[in-house]
Formats: sequence, C-alpha cells, structure tokens
Amino acid sequence: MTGILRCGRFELALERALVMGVVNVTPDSFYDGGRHFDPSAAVAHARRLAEEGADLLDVGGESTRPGAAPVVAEDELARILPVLEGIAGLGVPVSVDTTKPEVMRVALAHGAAMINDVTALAAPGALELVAGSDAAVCLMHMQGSPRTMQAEPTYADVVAEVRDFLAARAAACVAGGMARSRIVVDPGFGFGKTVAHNLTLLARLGEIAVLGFPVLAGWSRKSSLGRITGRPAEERLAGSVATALIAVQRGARIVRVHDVAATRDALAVLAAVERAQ
Ligand code: 7PJ
Repeated sequence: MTGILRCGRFELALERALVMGVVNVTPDSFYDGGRHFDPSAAVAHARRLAEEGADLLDVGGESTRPGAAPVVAEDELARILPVLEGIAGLGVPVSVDTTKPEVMRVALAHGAAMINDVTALAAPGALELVAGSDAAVCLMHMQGSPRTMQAEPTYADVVAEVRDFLAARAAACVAGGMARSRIVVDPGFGFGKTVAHNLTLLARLGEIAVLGFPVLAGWSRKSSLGRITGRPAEERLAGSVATALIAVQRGARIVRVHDVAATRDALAVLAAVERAQ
C-alpha cells in the first residue's frame, strides 16, 4: 500500500513503514509504567523518541494492560495534558491513546493529530467527535474489555472475525464523514487473544491489509514475546524488533514500539533489501 495518511496538519507518506513511539504517562503500564509518570520525564522521553526518528508519538494516560484499573477522564487528562503541551513543538504528529470522548475532545483541541482508540470509537459520541475533526483515527480490535479480555479468548476464525470487525468500524467512520485517508486499522495484538491467536494474526496480517487501510501492528515488549522467548519485558527488544519486521513484511505500514532507534534501523535494512530485489 502506498498513498498518504492525513492526520491533522500532517500528511504522512506511506511508502516507507512508519514508526510510532509509545509515551506512557501511567503508573501501571506493563513495561514502562511509572517510568515516565512525571510529566517532565514523559516529555523528555518523547523528545528522545523524536530524535531517534519516531514518525508519530502515541501518548496514553490509561493503562489497558490485562486487569488494569479504569481511570476517570479528569485524571487521564491531568496526566496527558502537560505532556501534550510539552511536545507540541517537536514537529512530530501526536496520537492520543484513549477511549473516552471527553479526553478526545480536549486532546483534539490541544492539537492531537490522531486518536488511537483500543475500542475503535465504541463510546457514544466518539465517532462523531473524531469525524468532525481533521485527525486520523486508529481503529483497534479487542475481544472483551481490558479487565476481562485475557480470561478465555475464543474465536471460530480469528483472522476473519478481526478483519470483519475492522471493516465494519472503518465503514461506520466513512459513513460518518471521515475520508478513507484518515483511517488506520489494527488487529490489537494481545487484546483478547492467546499467543496462538496473536501468531495467526501476524502470520496472516496480509488478510487484514487487503481492506485497503494502513495496518498498525503493536507487538512491542508484549507478553506473547515473553511466552515465546522466556524473557521478561526488559529483555524483549530483539523479539520486539523481529515482530516489527515480520509485521511490515506482511503488510503493516505502522509499527507501535517502545524502542524507536532499533526499530528504525531494522526497517531501514528491510527497505534496502526490498529495493535491491
Ligand atoms: C496497543 C495500543 C496496540 C494500539 C496498547 C502496550 C499495551 N494501541 N495500546 N495497538 N497496545 N493501536 O503498550 O503494549 O497494540 S497498550
């Protein structure tokens, strides 16, 4: 897939796979929770990811890890707003990872270029709100809710169910007035999926890419990599880079990662090999 992604005042070319750097402002995210909970630490981290070549920065104030406690909109905003203000001048489009229309509205007013919603704009009013802005949206698939999703995920055909869900949500966005060039889809690795489901989705990611929307893949440091490699989150860099490469080879156009520099290098090697073919 080529073309462009329109997100706010930015237009991102999709010839090369893009790297979205994760900026968590939470006390409890599974990998970097607590590390950047202080806004100035989060801003410094975001600046570093931008220097490493992040094409997008994804700022989140609510952990969606399995079993995570919900956060009220007011607290979520208190976490992310100082960070949005601190990184507005970096020149990198900012995505906000939230499921709440109240948070989306304020984030958009503060220049968010993308809304990354793990519930694919399920909340009442969310779709209309994003449609009425010029921001992009990342529509993610999740079975269940973060509190319950890993209890016993079941699918008849995980790829078909995820693809059909994403197609339906994208169609709803288009019907709501969003240009196709503002829509990104994401199978939601780890969100109501077993390791086997995650691997099947990665192996057959091309069947999601045929929808014609840029596919975002997020495997960075996730527990499936722990199950495969036997390593804790701090030691999953190599596994994370491997899955980013595989995802791009199978059609992903954006990878959501904690480690921007290493991922950019790996993708540069892949792109060079593809040019040599
Ligand atoms: C994802 C996400 C993902 C999208 C998280 C973590 C867990 N948003 N937010 N896709 N994962 N779109 O930081 O790994 O895979 S939270």
